[in-house]
Amino acid sequence: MKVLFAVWELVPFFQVGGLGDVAKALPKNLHRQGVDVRVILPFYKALKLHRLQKKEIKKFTAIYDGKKQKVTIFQIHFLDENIPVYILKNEKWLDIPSRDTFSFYNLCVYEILKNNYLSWIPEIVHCHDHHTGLIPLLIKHNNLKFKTLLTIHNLNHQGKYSLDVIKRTGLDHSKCRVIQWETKKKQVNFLLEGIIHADLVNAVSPSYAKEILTEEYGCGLDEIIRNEGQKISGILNGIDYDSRDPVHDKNINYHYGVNDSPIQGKHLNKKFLQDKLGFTVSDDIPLIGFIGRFESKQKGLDIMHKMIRRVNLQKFQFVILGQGEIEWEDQFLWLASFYKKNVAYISVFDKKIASQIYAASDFLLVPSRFEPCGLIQMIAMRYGTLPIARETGGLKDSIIDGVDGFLFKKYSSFDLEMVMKKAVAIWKNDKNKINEMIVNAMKKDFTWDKSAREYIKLYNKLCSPSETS
Ligand code: NHF
Repeated sequence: MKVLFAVWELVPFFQVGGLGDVAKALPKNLHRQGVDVRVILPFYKALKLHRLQKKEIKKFTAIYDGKKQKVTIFQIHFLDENIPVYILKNEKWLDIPSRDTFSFYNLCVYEILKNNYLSWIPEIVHCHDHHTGLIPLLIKHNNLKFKTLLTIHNLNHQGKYSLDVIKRTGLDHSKCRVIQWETKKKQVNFLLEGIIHADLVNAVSPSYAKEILTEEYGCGLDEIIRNEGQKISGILNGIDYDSRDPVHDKNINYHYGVNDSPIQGKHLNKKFLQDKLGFTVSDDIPLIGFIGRFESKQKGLDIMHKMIRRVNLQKFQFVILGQGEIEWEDQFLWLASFYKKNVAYISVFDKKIASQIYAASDFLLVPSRFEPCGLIQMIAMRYGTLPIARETGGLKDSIIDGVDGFLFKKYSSFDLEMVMKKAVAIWKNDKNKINEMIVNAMKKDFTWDKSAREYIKLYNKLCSPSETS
């Protein structure tokens, strides 16, 4: 089985969010299960090659906006695996992400497939999020025989651009749904086009796949998604067990594993972090972490902030690692500067401190309004840190309330507070129960093997003629 994986970010070369992690871990596991998978992405200026040698494999010309554009395909490999990664160089459109970057990148992928510039013909093009949303349309309307799968990592980001970008690709824009959809503004919605034209679509957890059919979570696309309902499924992401491992993680000071003094190991890491953050070093105060993008529409920053402001801070220590919207950075900075002994806010993302938070915290807050999958709760659980999370999307699918974490239903600071206090009460009064939950969480199987097998089933379905023709 040959699969071209089209994605706009890839760890460790270029990362913006969780998609970059998935783009590394999923191909790695598909490759281990025998799939010939290759990754293709733009060669932005910001891409870091980590001293890898790049090999030029082809130069070609694509017509964009009526003009000839020179594109060079370079090949590198994954850092620790022999998987080809193709990076596309074009100074005008691909160096720095702009409103034309994705339409141009999608056009390049199409040209490459059409002309077999890679001297390798995939059966399937696996697209990810709106950045690749035009590829299925380009393939379908030009009658290429490749099957397409679109994975939705986040429906809230849809990639809306003026119709000009479609014209520039040379596509007849009457093929786009926008013509029936928006009468005045006439913007093309890349994700919407992807959903309509891909042969199959999946979301990154079974619950999110159901949620996006509803008005509440459908981000304005629920009607369309319901129409396409028969081709939509959900597959829960995994996490990379090689790099997320408290037994070997170089970023933490005290190593531990589920069979190697987990409670003692976490205790030592907690003391270290409390000291580093200038908190009182004590095992009687719960240390509660948060790690995430500061995106207020999604991540529950408002209810978390309200809750922290309201509780008696003498009884808790919070460590918040996140960056994004400036207003929210300011709000948390303000809290941390007033309550230095009990609230720490770190605005610069750093792998080392992230690992230290996972290893040291007793609990991790994930109060998201919606969460397509969420990776941090799984990483936290692997490090024996119990998530306190909203019962939505992938959080619902990965946490069992009272067994390996805590869930709350309603999006409200009061419900978050109530469940957090319940968790802390158990933590204080019933150490056996908490220790049992920690072990349950650490034993949970979030390996990518399982998810990769599910993707292979979808690939097989795509290739079986009766299913998608
Ligand atoms: O885990 C990778 C990530 C998800 O919930 C996350 C999100 C973006 O919002 O699939 O994509």
